Amino acid sequence: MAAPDGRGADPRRIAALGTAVLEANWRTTHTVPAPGLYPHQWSWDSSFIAVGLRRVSPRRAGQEMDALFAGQWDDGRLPQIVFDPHRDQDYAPGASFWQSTSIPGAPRHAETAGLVQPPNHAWAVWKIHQADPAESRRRSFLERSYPKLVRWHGYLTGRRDRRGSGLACIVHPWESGTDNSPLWDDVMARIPDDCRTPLNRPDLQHADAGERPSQKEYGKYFWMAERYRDHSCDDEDRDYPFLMEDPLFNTLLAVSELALADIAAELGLPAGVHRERAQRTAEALEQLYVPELGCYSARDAITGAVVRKATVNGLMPLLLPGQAHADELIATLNGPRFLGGGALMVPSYDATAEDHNPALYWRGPAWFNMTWLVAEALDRLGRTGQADFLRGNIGKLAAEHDFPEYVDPWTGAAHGTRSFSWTAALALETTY
Ligand code: 9WN
Repeated sequence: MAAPDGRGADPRRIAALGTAVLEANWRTTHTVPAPGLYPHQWSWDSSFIAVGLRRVSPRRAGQEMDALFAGQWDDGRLPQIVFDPHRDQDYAPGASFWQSTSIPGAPRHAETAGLVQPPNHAWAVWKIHQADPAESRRRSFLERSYPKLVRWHGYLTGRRDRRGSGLACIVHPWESGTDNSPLWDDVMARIPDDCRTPLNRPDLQHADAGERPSQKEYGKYFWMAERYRDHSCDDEDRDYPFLMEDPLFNTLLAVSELALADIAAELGLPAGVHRERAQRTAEALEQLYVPELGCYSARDAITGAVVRKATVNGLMPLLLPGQAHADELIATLNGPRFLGGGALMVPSYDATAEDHNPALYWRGPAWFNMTWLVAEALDRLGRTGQADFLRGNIGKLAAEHDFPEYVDPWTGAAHGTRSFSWTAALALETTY
């Protein structure tokens, strides 16, 4: 068999197979991330899914975002999950854990989680519009989405700027989208694991235990979710123990704020305010740059300590225009920590770290969304050859292995669940 280097993959086949996965995972108003493991609508998944879906149906991509916006809270937050009420037993913690309809400010007609996920939504909305501007205008898609996105960003730059540093904090590893990343290890060590909710793990019926967070990690995840929920998810719990500033989350906020500028301009509204906000977030991100790693990292907003670990999250500021450390970030990307050892896609965690594990979730394997984001950044920097190499591998490995959740960065061996929606959507996207 030829080495899976991305060359020779048939784009029509990748697109057809990817579209079929998205079709199979569509549920009336939204796409589930994967049929068994993730039976509800997830926030940042929907944006990645919509980016691919717009290539075959901009209308459906718009519906995907509308369904997520239906779960928006009064304070502007877009929830991590909008639950399918018929699937409560199939994922934990589910709607019966959050009981969101009895939390002040949560929607009355949709059951949601109280946490959030990385803010890639305005970026997706702008891309959906660009796919078919006439259809978007007919449906007033931008008019409808813009105020919701402004409120969403207002929540993140307001109540979530817990340290007053100009950066939004995440309050739970699930909010990072990179759940068991080594970035959270130090703070996780001080989180109790004696949650009150019985630790039900429906996820283990769909993925190998060795490819999912451990039972101990789950005890801590539930403990934090309980504490956040029991404080009405109001972000005013002064002793809440997990507050992290993440470079991935804040980069996507700045990139999305720039998309809001484009959306505002298209609607004939002032765009400068969004460009200024994006600039402020980009400047604040500089507090997270770690020269000796040659990339950004996360900061514990309670202790002020910056984590000294290189993860794919820390490469994401490459997406920002005028990035001051572009050369260092490219050198790190191409060095032994990431692509230097001949990786086909970008490892989620420093390949030279002793605890790097190429098969364990966010602790080593390569994910399709992260690799796609890096390819986007390389394109913007004019490094189209390397961007094409990564995109070629996204399409090829996705189609070869039934659209896996993640892969071994070097061998391309598939891990996690299959028929994973954002893998399918972004593989489809690479064929355009
Ligand atoms: C918790 C749905 C989500 C993704 C995350 C990924 C994983 C959930 C889980 O699946 O997280 O949100 O149960 O592990 O880490 O990025 O959004 O695909």
